Amino acid sequence: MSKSALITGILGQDGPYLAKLLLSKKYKVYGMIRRYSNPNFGNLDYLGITDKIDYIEGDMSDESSLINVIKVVRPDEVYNLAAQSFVGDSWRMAKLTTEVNALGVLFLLNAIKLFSPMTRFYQASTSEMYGIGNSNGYQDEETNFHPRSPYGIAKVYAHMMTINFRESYGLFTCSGILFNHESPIRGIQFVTRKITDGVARIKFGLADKLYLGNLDAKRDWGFAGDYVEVMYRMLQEKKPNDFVVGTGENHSVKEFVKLAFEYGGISDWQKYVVSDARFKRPAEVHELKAKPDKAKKLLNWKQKVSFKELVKMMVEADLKRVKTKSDLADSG
Ligand code: NAP
Ligand code: G4F
Repeated sequence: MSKSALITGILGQDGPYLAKLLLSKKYKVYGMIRRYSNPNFGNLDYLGITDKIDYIEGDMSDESSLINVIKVVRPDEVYNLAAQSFVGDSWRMAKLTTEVNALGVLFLLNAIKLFSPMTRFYQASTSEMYGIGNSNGYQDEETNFHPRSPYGIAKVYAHMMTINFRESYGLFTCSGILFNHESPIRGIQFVTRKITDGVARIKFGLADKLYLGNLDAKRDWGFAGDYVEVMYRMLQEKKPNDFVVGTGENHSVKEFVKLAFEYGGISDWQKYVVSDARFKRPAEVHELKAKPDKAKKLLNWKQKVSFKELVKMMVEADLKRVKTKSDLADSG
């Protein structure tokens, strides 16, 4: 019999890539969406799977809705990807970020414990939990957490609660501590997509500047399509466990900018990029770099797309998208 999976955050970046993977493995996929008058299926459309998913309404900040979702679906696996995931907004919306990213996870775990205790649970933890935690130039499963944002703090709560439900009630609950992962359907606020979209707009004359914050921050950037594979693998293991997932190399925002402009056929990026204090954070995470040895060894996982291939893929997708839009505008 085919397995069933519930994905929260189905309309975001990772949800569609994970859904596509699970559909290819013959899962019945349920996608939890918030109540909306007009939900945005653009990312699922991009991967051509909008009609292959069963949708159910639920909100991470509403416990009764989550109880209903779990009671109705009783899935074999839950992948909790829903979050207020933009770090920058988490200072401006600290309460909402805490309700959705921290308390919402407690509500979901409780619903599973009470109404579907055999369900396996994946929590989308993050390298942002490390913040400026101790490291020897990298972060692995042993590195201390010292989050620097309300987002990172809420994610530490959810991460520890996920471990606590495993230890207290014997539930199959896992966390993937994923480092930054990107794609052509990455949200437009995140720096990589903001850059590749900016390059395309500049190229086609729709913008003349790109306003960015801290160009010196370094991130370990991989491709989202590679990372959803590890979420799936974690829930197929004999025992629940937590894993760090990243490429093991990092690059500065400036390096990303330079390469993206090069792929866009623009050599003098300095002419277009403007430093703007609005995009700097009250407390920055200066540098993140994964040591994903455990995932490589136990899950036999390795990323396929390199940093350069990722930047190229994103620039090409945005050039195509912006060109189509400007062609349509020209033709009236
Ligand atoms: P994303 O594109 O921002 O998607 C998040 C999804 O969560 C959106 O579809 C959003 O729904 C949904 N959501 C927000 N608030 C909700 C609520 N109250 N109730 C129900 N759904 C809600 O994020 P992503 O990049 O796919 O990341 C997936 C998960 O991995 C997130 O938990 C993120 O924190 C975590 N993570 C991401 C990265 C990364 O680099 N991408 C790295 C580590 C961890 P709407 O579409 O309705 O807004
Ligand atoms: O792209 P970002 O907004 O991603 P950030 O803050 O690393 O968070 C992402 O990755 C986390 C995993 O580590 C996830 F948990 C989280 O949900 C999200 O997906 O910013 C990356 C870096 C930061 O240092 C930021 O200060 O880029 C710097 N940056 C410089 N200028 C900018 C900008 N970031 C944004 N968003 N916009 C700018 O103009």
